[in-house]
Amino acid sequence: MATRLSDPVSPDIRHDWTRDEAEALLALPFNDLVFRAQTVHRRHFDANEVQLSTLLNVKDGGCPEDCKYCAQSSRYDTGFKAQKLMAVNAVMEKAREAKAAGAQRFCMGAAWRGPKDHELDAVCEMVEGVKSLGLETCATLGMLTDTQAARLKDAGLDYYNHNLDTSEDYYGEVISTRTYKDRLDTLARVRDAGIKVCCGGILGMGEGASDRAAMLTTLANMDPHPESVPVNMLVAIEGTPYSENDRIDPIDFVRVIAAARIMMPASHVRFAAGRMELDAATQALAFLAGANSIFYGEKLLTTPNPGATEDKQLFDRLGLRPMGSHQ
Ligand code: SAM
Ligand code: DTB
Ligand code: SF4
Repeated sequence: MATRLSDPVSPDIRHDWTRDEAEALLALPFNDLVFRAQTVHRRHFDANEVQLSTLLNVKDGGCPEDCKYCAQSSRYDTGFKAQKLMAVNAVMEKAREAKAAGAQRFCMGAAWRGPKDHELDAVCEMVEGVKSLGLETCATLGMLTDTQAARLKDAGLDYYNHNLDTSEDYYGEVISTRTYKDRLDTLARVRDAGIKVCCGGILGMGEGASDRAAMLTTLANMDPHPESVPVNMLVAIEGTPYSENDRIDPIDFVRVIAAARIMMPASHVRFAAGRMELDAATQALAFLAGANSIFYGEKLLTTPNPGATEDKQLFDRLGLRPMGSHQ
């Protein structure tokens, strides 16, 4: 009998990536990189299926943190007004609309450093309500304690989004009010509570290729990998320190999608913020490079996103279909 040299199910799932390896991937000739990513993609997914998540900001603005990219930080004059936490029934209404439009997951965001316990009571009600509609639930509320993570799990939360945003080395350039370790600690609490992890970053904040490689390496060396990996292109917000940032070369953006696909083969890699800026051909390249998830619906948290009609047309042109819909 032949000796079995590697795991026959997932020989390409690894947690021992080095930054040099990730940097080498990003530097491959584009065709080689995309071919490799598409090959890995097909071993783990139907290459024509895309997961659809709709976002709702349930608490707008007034955030005490100083994330230099964010419309909702109270440190910058972005003209974005702070609001109270939305009422549960108003959130349910938005979730019903998202479900009717074809969303699979409903993701609730709040501009908090972290929730206070009474605020979490209301979010738990939202999670229960949204879950009862038959949608997957996701929340992004900032830092969590162990108890808060456990409560969200009990309420039926499927995913928690908490991004690393960039490399550990570059993190201090972007945010000073919390550390990379704070981020990793919350992610560990989410994982320990049994909630699936949604974790990725932003490109276009002035980081270098080695920062991108380092971020991908940190993500890919998490065991298990984050189930969802959002790759955001910076949406430059007026009034923030990054308002005048040059847009990242879309080819470099696609390279990061491809490297994420290769390094985290079974994760949903999301082409997250930034689709408004890119034409259908560039979006098609991102799907070819292994992106298989998008934010779906006309708004992200505070900025526009392609609407459902536009995305349906794009899917028709590319022969893509929502994940789990059988044809
Ligand atoms: N306050 C919570 C937190 O920061 O964890 C949750 C909401 S926060 C807005 C969620 C994520 O959205 C951020 O970590 C960042 O990755 C992404 N994001 C925010 N503003 C962005 C922008 N202008 N462009 C691209 N991504 C952005
Ligand atoms: C993620 O990675 N991207 C989303 C979500 N997680 C919460 C947010 C994108 C925000 C883009 C800018 C805005 O609309 O304010
Ligand atoms: Fe606050 Fe989150 Fe925006 Fe940072 S990214 S300022 S924590 S809402």
